[in-house]
Amino acid sequence: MTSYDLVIRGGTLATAGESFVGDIGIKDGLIASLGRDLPKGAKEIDARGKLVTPGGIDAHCHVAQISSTGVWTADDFESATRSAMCGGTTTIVPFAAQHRGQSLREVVKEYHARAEGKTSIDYSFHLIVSDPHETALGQELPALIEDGYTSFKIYTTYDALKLSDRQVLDILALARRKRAMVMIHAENHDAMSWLAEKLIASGRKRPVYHCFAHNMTVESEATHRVIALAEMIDQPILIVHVSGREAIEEIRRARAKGLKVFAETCPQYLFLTQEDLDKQGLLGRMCMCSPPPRDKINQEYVWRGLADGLFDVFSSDHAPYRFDDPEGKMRGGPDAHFKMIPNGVPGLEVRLPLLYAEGLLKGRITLERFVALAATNAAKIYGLYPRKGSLAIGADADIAIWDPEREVTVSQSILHDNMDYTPYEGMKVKGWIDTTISRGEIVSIKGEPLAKPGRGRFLPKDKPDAAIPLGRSIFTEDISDIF
Ligand code: DUC
Ligand code: ZN
Ligand code: ZN
Repeated sequence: MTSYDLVIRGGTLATAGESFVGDIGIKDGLIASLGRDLPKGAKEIDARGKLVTPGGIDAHCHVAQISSTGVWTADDFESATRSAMCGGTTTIVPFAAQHRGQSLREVVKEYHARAEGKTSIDYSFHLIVSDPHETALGQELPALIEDGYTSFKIYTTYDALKLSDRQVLDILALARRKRAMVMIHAENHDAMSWLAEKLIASGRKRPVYHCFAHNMTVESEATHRVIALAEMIDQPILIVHVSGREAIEEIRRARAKGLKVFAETCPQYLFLTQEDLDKQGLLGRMCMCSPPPRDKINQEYVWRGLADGLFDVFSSDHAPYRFDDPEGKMRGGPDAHFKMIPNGVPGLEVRLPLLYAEGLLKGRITLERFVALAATNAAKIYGLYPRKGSLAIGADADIAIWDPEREVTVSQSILHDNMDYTPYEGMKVKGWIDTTISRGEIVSIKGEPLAKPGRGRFLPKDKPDAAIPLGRSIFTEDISDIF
């Protein structure tokens, strides 16, 4: 008879496909059995009345990263993984970010050194490609894809990150040949810079004017454009941090045409609005990110997209900058114009509890959608499935247990990142994380960390099926040999 190291007993076990009441038996860090009345384990968790899902995957977060303007994120791998696991996440996929002129190999080495010995949960990397030079395209990226770095983020904006349409095509074509997933930050750079300069010159410097510069039209235009480039090359893409109706409509249109366009959104587009950026004092800076939060109507569009499958992935885009860091949210002093303020909001720890309480328990999304958005789709899209993102026998025993009765007032004081604020301060919710398990080890109970840094493992990613082209062409002759 199998003897389990841990049995989770009597919970509602939910996958992205079905749910049923039962037990999970865990042995040697893996899911060994799913069933009823499993034999007693060395440890037991009573999950009656609770929801048991695959541990969350946060597939978009910035950790121990120096931004393109030279500002360090407040979280390193120790604080980021601690915070993530206290919120039900068991895998993070941050970025190894290339600055122009850098070798991607060197960048990857550097990020591994930053993570080494510090992580409490498992992690992988996407690459940020800001300089697709000849060596990067011809040698480094093809080799890195083979080594498990099978996804890249590219940008249409930020002075030091943006790629031209031509460079976007180079990356898409490479991804097509080698089977990698391309994540795209889509905003029209020139239009935003033009607007920002004129806004500032006219004295409109407050954080809220960031939303005017980064308006929905610049987002939807760039979304449309990168979808067109992807269609031309016949290569799947994923549009990250979609903020509202106009970009959503571009993605719906592409999907209706049958294109493989995946989409991600984030908590800031559900729970924050432009009005938050116009709050007095420091509050406006707290909520400043790109694209920015929109309004209540757009929040409803985003909810609808989460419910009906428009969105595949729900990530935090955790980009933490502190107020007490002179290069952080107060950069340039209290009167600085909005372009001086680093973009980004924290969200690693609250991402899933908020989706659970406000999405699932309030009936806005189904249980299957909750699991798909929390973990399963990201695992599939980025080549981590079924080791991660599932409750299958043989999968890593990465599990989150959710308590529908737990009432929480969100506050920075209950979170475990290295931040000095949360934009969700004071939000009251019913339903929160109860227990997080990583490879069979209980790493957090009731939002408190138990695991020691250093136990997390690096996960090379498979080449994702999601990145396979559709095999359709806009051309009357097959010219795919030139891509
Ligand atoms: N926008 C990004 O593109 N990255 C980090 C944070 C942000 O607001
Ligand atoms: Zn981005
Ligand atoms: Zn980001």
